[in-house]
Amino acid sequence: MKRPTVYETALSHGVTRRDFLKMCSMLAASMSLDYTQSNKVVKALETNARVPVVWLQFQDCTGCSESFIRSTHPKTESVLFDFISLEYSEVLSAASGYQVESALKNVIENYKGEYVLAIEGSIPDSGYAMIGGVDAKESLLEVAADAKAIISYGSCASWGGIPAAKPNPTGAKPIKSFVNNKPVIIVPGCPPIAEVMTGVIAHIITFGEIPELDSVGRPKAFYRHRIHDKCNRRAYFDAGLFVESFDDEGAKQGYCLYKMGCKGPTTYNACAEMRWNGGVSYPIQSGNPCIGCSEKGFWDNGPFFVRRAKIPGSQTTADIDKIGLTALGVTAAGIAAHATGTAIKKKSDDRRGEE
Ligand code: FSX
Ligand code: SF4
Ligand code: F3S
Repeated sequence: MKRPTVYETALSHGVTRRDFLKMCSMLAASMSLDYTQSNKVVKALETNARVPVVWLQFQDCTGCSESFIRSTHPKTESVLFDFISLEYSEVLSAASGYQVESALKNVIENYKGEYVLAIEGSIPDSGYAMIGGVDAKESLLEVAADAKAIISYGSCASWGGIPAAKPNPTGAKPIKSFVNNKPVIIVPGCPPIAEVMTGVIAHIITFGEIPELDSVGRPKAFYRHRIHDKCNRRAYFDAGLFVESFDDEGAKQGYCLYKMGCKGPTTYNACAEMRWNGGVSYPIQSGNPCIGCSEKGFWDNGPFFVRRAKIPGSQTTADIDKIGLTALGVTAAGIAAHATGTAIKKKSDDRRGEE
């Protein structure tokens, strides 16, 4: 039986044509497409059926689900009711027990190669996590086998995350350690930004394929910049104006948090561009140094809030203690050196991304 298209489903939920077009432009924006590409989205949603999604949860804190349900553009309700068909989720499914387990079996049997598998949480050694009497690894492999694509949401599913923190008592590992015969899109962050989570799904729904990924498997559209590249405090970094303690005058003025241990210079994420809670703010804007929550091993890369010895990754030659204190000419030279270092780093990252 032919399944209704996304558009038909939206109409049956009382959405008007006008609202549908609005939804399409929001989706286009969430994928970082410009408005001229909205038509592509409209066409795709008028033709494609809703994508069945299975959402599995392993060793995690549920923060990824919590983040996902706070998406504002597109709204989570639209994603859940109009764009996808969420067949199984331990947190969001209304059914439980046998009913929900049979919904899962139904998808695996009837939508082979069509459903998207979204995962949050890492996979422990056997015996540490059982869901419905099935071991985590077994359950992952069973559902992954016939999935069209796999989205690994959060730093736990993507890198191992907090459950894998030393001494990693359960032997927690990321999803990619178990699945290597199909694309795994990693969407790190502890948790990831809601609109990044929905943006990745939106891409799959619209184009029927996974978004372009970088060399480690992150969608380039959302992970191509370092926080430091787009940070709202960056001008203070370049001017050598730093917060020296959390309650000093610099903190009140919103100076750069580098000396407070900010890891923005080595963290790839969209926080500074998209921000959180519908674009309200993000850690640095709110006065907290970035702890690099989307980076591999962030949980063991502490201590947090302690100034880093140098700026790994940005290869700056500027002396943090001297910029801002020395003569303007020297400062300018420092900034130029930093900018060059950054440009070189960016080039080599782009190259790595293309490999
Ligand atoms: Fe991990 Fe997700 Fe950190 Fe939590 O569920 S990415 S612990 S915020 O949220 O898996
Ligand atoms: Fe922003 Fe941190 Fe870079 Fe300072 S060090 S500009 S606070 S990202
Ligand atoms: Fe995480 Fe840093 Fe963003 S701590 S939420 S990557 S600003």
